Amino acid sequence: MDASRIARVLSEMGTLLELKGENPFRCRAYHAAAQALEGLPADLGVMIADGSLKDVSGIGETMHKKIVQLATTGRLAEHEELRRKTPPGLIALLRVPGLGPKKIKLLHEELAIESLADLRREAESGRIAALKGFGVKTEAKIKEGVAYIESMGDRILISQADRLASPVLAAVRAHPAVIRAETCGSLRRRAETIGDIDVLFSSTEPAAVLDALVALPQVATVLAHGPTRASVRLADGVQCDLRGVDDSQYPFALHYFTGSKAHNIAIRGRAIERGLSLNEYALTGETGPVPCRDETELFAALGLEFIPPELREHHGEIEAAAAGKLPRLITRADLTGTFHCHTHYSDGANTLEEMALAAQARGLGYLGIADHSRSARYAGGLEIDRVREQWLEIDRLNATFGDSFRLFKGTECDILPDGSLDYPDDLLDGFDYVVASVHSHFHLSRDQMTERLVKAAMNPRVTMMGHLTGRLILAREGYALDVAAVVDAAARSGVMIEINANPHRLDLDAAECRRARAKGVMLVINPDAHATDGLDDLDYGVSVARRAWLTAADVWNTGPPQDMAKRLAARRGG
Ligand code: DGT
Ligand code: CA
Ligand code: CA
Ligand code: ZN
Repeated sequence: MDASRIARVLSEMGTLLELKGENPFRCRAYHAAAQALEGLPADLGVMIADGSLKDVSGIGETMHKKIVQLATTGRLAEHEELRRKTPPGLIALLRVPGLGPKKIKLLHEELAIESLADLRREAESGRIAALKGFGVKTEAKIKEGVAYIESMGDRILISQADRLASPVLAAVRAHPAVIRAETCGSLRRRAETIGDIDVLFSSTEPAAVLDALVALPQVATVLAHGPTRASVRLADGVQCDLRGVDDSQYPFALHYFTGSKAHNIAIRGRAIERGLSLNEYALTGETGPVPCRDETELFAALGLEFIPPELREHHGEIEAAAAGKLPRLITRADLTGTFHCHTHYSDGANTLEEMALAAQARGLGYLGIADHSRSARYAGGLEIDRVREQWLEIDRLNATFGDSFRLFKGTECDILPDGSLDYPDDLLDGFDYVVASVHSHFHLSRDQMTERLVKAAMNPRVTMMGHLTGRLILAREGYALDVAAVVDAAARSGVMIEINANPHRLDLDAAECRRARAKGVMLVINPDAHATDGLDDLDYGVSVARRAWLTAADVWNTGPPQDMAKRLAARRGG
């Protein structure tokens, strides 16, 4: 197991122990160790081997043993037992905003609540409001939270789907009888949330391959199993559909199972217009099947350019492909650096230097540091003195990097309830750039919230708006806000809007980004990294940008890295 997987196991253990009502110090030790693992300065295997893992703060002797066991065997008996003993519905309750382990434990003990359905029933009956420490307002919030989660059904975040799907896909590809294989469906289209995972492969003996796949250790339950398809449940109850086809059918099946359904229907319509018929196995004309070796040939047979999966939502992609006018979508390789990262100065796990080295290791030429501002107390927001100390350290580090890399001085500055910023102007002028975000007072009216954000978007000291809507995917809707009004303000003032690449946020979303760009707003892809690993979330931001039809020219953090200092300065000057 790698460090981030182990971190997730440990933090889940911390939470399960909290649900059990364990001693808070013991629970916190697990969360602290998990956080330490997320921000390791070197490879976990190396640190175990050379003994330096023992010196990491937050990892005591017993925790060290558990980590080594997880790293070598991938299992921890204690974790498995805790999982077995916790009613699975209780864990789902953690998704309800405002419900922590303590409150859930109380609800479990007092009202025997063990699932979202129990929670909704008890909230509707008014019995939760009557409990000590809850009240009418909390009960109303719980009802709202449950309704939102239920409306999402069993969908999962794309990041979770990636974690589950990648070992399965690797196993499929490793099977000697498999010729080609790919994940399809919403996962290949890089949607925000995933209903189930679809895996397609080609083989001369699909039945034998499927027999091997349903026996994989990742498979918890087999739901259906035939000669060309199987449905299984993976860990965490997520469903995975496996399909095998003959290699000559593969391009057609790949296209069909990638979807979306609306795109498929429109494509099939186009085939019919041209006297062809298309299904998941073949394209057929009057004289017989039209062979295609890959999707590019399939699209070409329909008079279309290759349509990248991220665009296959029936949002105009077929017309654009027919006219040869698809945009050249941005790729991860176009990003030359990024902004909005946190360090241990506020609530990040790593030092400035560790973040800088991690950025360099990922091929970035600059990294913007944007720790929290002073009002964000819960997140270790920086007092003015600390900001100045951080600037000195950044200067010192920059002197050691030479021309090849540069740290920029930024801040994730809170937008106060009245729309003003959390630092005085003279301090703000000392930063290379300012990310303005909302972290408090989420419950203003729609008009007040819109006014607050419009004011920030018109502020000449703001460079970019951070996670504009404040949503947390599958957990909480954004605050009440007229997004279009803020986008209009940003277009007028030339303020950029962030694509927050954290898979829990993806904020702005693709549809809004596409509209914002059409109004002339420049987008910027930021990982909101709280540890070195968080920089890898940039991939999710790129997916949002691609789903928004953006090219490299539509995104600020592209282009030669050595120009970025000048470009930032020009913005600050103007
Ligand atoms: P999900 O799983 O809800 O996140 O979304 P998808 O898009 O992965 O949907 P899924 O797994 O039900 O089906 C995979 C693909 O198969 C879907 O994107 C398009 C294709 N497909 C499924 N059902 C139909 C259908 O009734 N008609 C057509 N044309 N295509 C379908
Ligand atoms: Ca699916
Ligand atoms: Ca499916
Ligand atoms: Zn933030």
